[in-house]
Amino acid sequence: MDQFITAFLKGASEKNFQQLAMEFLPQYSALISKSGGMLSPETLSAIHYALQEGRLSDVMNQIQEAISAAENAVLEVAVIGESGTGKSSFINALRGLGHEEAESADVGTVETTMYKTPYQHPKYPNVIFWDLPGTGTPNFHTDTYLDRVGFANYDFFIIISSSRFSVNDALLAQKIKDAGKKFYFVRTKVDSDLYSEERTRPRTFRKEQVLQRIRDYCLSNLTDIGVSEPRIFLISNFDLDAFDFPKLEETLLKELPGHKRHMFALLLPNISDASIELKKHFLQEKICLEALKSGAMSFIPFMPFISGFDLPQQEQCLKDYRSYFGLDDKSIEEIAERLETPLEDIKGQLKCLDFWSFVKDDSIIARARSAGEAFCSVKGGLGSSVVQALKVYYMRTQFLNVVVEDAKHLLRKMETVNIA
Ligand SMILES: Nc1nc2c(ncn2[C@@H]2O[C@H](COP(=O)(O)OP(=O)(O)OP(=O)(O)O)[C@@H](O)[C@H]2O)c(=O)[nH]1
Ligand SMILES: [Mg+2]
Repeated sequence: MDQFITAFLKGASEKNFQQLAMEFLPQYSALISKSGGMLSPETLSAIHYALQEGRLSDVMNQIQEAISAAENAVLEVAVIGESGTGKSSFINALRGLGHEEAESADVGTVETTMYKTPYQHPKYPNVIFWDLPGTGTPNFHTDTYLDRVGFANYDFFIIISSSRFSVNDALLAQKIKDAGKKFYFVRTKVDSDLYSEERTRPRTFRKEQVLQRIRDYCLSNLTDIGVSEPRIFLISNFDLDAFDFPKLEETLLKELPGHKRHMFALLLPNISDASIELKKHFLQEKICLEALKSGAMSFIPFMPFISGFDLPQQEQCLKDYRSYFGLDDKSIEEIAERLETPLEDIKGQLKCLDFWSFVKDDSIIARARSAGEAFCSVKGGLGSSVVQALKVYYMRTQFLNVVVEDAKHLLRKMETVNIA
């Protein structure tokens, strides 16, 4: 999208809006992850048309609205299943919490989830996971269940089982579908299925075959009880990177409305390079849209001058990125503890902690100047506000690249502990 930002500045200054609109859609599609970005199809085409007709204030407003909607999105996820199937463990995993942490959902071998209980995400207060009483409890009545749990508020339902799904699960799925909501079946504890299978049949054990058997079994179990084309994800709450959890993430992202995707992507655990990259894509999209918005602003007559390169704001941005990728101070301390390595050693390995090294990095300013100069030569006076916008763009891109690099580095370190 670097290319598009410069193309935009040039195209807008030459009033070559047709060309610009033509380039926008393919470049935006290349930027967003395969799970989609934060713009809804309607917003995307509104931006496209506004560009085509040179209505830059509409471009700016559309982008601003989309960013605000993404930042303020509320997400409520319902997790349903019989007692002991791993609902609380699943919720804790998505909230990035260990079972022993104070705010985590209770995990145990006795029936701990008797009432519907909300669990707020520790970093994203607008995200709530609801631990709902299971379909197997005596109080379960399919006809009244959804009303009792207030189904209208949930963005989607996760129906969990650690063995076979019940007729009640199937009935509930049908009701959820009738109510126009999405549901996904999650089969937990596949790690222990594999473990037992390997213990009992060590010579003939084939991991993929066992997983396929569980999948086929769940499929026929659900079709037998009346769910057509069920989507089932096999997972282990103890090892999210293995099995179908990444596929579940991708599916949920794809099926959420655009403005809710950004928030959901940010909360996903950093379990692999792929999940870190996925999150990076969403943040890159936001950086680009913000740059485009600032670029558009600088062409609008009488628009107040874009505020300068505000250091505290940039420092906060770096802090936010660190937090999204689990590199905030508290997380780094926890990692040092788990790695049994002195905190200072870990800190010494990370490049994202030193905000001033970014500020002093002349190459960022130089890139912004040279990209801005091409524009200034055409546009003259207003050029400095473009240079400000470009500086923010390059600086944030650099923050993101470094934070991502550090997150992958620590992930690798953590993997060595998990293997040991
Ligand atoms: N091996 C394995 N054990 C799991 C998994 N998920 C949960 N467990 C264990 O299963 C037990 C029950 O997990 P919970 O998360 O408390 O289940 P729950 O559905 O919330 O149970 P209730 O609150 O009683 O309804 C605990 O001992 C967990 O550690 C998993 O994916 N694999
Ligand atoms: Mg529970």
